[in-house]
Amino acid sequence: MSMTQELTMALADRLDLACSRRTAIGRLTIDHPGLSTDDAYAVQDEVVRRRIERGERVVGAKLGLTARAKQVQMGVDQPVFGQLLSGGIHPDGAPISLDQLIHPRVEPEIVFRIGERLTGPRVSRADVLSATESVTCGLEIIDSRYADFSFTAADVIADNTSAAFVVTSPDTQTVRDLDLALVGLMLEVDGELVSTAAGAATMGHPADAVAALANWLFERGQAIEAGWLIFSGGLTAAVPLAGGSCITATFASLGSVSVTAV
Ligand code: OOG
Ligand code: MG
Repeated sequence: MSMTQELTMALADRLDLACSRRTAIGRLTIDHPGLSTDDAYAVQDEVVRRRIERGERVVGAKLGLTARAKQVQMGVDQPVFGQLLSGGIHPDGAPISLDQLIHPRVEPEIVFRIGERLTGPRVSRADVLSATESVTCGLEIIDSRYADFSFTAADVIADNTSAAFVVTSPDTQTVRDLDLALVGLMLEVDGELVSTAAGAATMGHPADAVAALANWLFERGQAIEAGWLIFSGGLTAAVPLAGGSCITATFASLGSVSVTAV
C-alpha cells in the first residue's frame, strides 16, 4: 500500500524545514521504518515540486551511491538518483558560502551534457554516448539534511540524494576518442592528495550509470531530457568541505575543477 498524500507532504515539510533552517534532522525511517523506495521518490518529487513553485527549474539529474567507495562510506549499497535544480548550479571559480549549508561534503564526478532525449527501455552505453553532446568534470557538494549523514536508501532518496550544489569545469570534451572508464583522477584538499580513482568506479563505466538512470526513469514514466546535465556518481568517498579550504579534482583528459569554501 502506498503512502497517503498527507504523509508525503508531512515528510517533505520536515526536509524543507531542515534545509531552510540549516539544521539536520533525524532520518525519516526512525519513525517510518516501512518507508519504501517508491514512497521515498514521491517525497523527493514533492520536495522538488515545492522548489519549482518557488521559481527553480529542473536542469538535470544525478546518480548516487554507484561507487563502492561511496557505498562503503555511507553504509548503503543501493544506487539512487536525484534531481538537479537551477538554484543548485554553483558558478565555477566562485567561493561557496558555508552559511547556506549544514555539513557539506564534496565528491568528484564525470558530468554529461545530454544533446538528445534518452528514453528507455533498454538504453545502452552506446545510446548514451551517441546522445551526449559533451562531457566534463565536476564536483558535487552534498549536504544531507540528516544528522551525521546517517540514512537508509529510502531516507536519502526522499532527501533528493543529499543534493545541494554542483560545480562543473568550463572545459568540455566530446566523448569520441575518450575511454571514460579509464579516465583517472586525483582529489586534493589544500594541495594534499586525498584520493585517486577512475571513471570505472561508477557502475563500471560512467555511461553505463547514465544508461541505468535512463532505464530507471523510464519505469517511472520519465526520460533524460535534451539539455540536461547528468552527474554520473561520486568516484571517491566524499570529503568534508571546511571553511577556508580548497578542494580540487584533476582528471585525465577532462581538466580540473575546484571549489573553495568561505
Ligand atoms: C548521498 C548522495 C550520493 C553520489 O554521487 O554517490 C551521491 C550521500 O552520499 O549523501 O551523490
Ligand atoms: Mg554525487
